Amino acid sequence: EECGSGGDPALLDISWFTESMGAGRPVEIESRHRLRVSWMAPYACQRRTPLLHSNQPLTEVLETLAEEASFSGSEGRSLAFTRAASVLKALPGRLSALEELGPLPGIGEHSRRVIQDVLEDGVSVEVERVKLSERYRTMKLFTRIFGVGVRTASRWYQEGLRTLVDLQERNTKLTRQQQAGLRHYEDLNTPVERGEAEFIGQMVQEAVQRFLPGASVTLAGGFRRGKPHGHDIDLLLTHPEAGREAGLLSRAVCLSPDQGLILYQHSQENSFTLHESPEAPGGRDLLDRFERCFSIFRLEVRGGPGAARGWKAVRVDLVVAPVSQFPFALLGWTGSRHFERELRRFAGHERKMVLNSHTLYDTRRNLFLPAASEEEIFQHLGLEYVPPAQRNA
Ligand code: DCT
Ligand code: MG
Repeated sequence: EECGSGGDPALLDISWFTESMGAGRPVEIESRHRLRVSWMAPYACQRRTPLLHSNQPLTEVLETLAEEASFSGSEGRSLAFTRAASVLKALPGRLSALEELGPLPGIGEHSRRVIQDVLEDGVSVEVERVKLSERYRTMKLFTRIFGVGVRTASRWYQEGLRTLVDLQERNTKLTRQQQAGLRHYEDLNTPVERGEAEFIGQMVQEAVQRFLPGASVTLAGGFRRGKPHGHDIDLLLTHPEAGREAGLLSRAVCLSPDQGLILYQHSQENSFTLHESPEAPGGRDLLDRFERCFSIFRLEVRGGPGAARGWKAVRVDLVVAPVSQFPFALLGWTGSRHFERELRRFAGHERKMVLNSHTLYDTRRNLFLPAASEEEIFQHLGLEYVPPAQRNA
């Protein structure tokens, strides 16, 4: 039964939808199994989006179209489909007819048409056509290679390449990262389980402790939002004493003599400085300015994929944050990607602030706003705190 517990069985749990998440008309419930959604907070960071929701078949097709649009370089169109999917993920129940949606922000004409098709026929002909198209399938295959983005995949497609064997046989120029991606293609496209992520987190914690007692390792990314599996393991490292964390990765993990454990790695030094204006070109996207290590670990396994050889390759992202930036790093690296995008958009448009994974800057008052926790960052932004499990926008 999808209805809320106790009281009127026709009422779904909509408490979070109401005034606390912004002013406006709340969702109304018309009858036992009908939604009547007339209002929703416009930014995904103002909403609570659980991992499991009631509109999976609809969000799946919209996300396929979003992916297809990004494969064709139409970022705007892609974002429109992502926004629509995100709104559906936050609905308090299953949508059964388009009329149940009022003029909600973020669901455009095209998305509505696709939603209607799926509600009426169970499928969208347009989406089925996309999924079967040679271009979509090839782009999907290529962008699943570690180190290959849309641009590279697109170029290869244009050059007539269609399969992974093509890449090898035609001696396509590959970066060291892409070579590793191709070598471990199957493993890296096998979901990482939560238990594996926690195990590797523990292992890194021990390695880091040996070099710097007191240092901590935090599992971020999808696992922190409660996902049972993911495509990689995002680990955030810090130390309670400012400055002690510098160079931690190169010392403890990436250049450690225990190389048998690490199948691939490339590191990047911290390139963030506070003196740089956050308004400067390139200053807005600071996701990657931390000391960081992109790696592939060799994980011992008993069962599952890789069981025959006793190990499997797993993608691990290690990021070191100075303690003063840790809450920003944690917020930035917990995701989801869309939730992060919306947080930054909200900060900029609604508060004239610049948010990134290092700092929050108030452009009206010309000052950085420090924070000791994620909660404080939400407070600075004038947003109700959204716990990680509700950031699956
Ligand atoms: N991130 C972001 N913007 C990007 C890339 C990443 O805000 N362009 C943030 C959001 C999530 C976090 O970094 C980790 O990224 P991923 O590992 O790609 O996402 P995930 O949610 O952990 O998904 P998965 O479970 O597939 O790893
Ligand atoms: Mg991840």
